[in-house]
Amino acid sequence: MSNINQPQNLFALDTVEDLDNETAATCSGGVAYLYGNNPDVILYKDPGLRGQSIGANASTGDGIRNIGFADGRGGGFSTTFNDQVSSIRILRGSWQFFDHTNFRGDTTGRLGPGTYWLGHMNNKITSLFRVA
Ligand SMILES: [Ca+2]
Repeated sequence: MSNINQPQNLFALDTVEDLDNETAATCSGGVAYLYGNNPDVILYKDPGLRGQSIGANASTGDGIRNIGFADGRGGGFSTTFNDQVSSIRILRGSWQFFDHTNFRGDTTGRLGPGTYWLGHMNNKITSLFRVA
């Protein structure tokens, strides 16, 4: 363990793969992901927290770069949520939601825990960032 040249350190990678997403995020110090079973934020296709929904998690200073893809960054299968979100429930943290990928473009501004209808950002959200 103390010798960085020891190949045994690679075994730790197998251990991380066996953890659920939330635990893995905690261990690595920051991973953002969709479809977790205890989401920080839930995005809904329809107003009033209705319609199809997708959960997102991130630690502070991290976010989902592209909700149009299952890995949140442009990989995996395509989700049907890009530019389709109309309401949001924030359960933990303060978040900012953006029109474009990688936390760019028009934004909601900073939103804390609560429920929101999106107004000018209706059917525009592509990325989200946890600011606190
Ligand atoms: Ca967009």
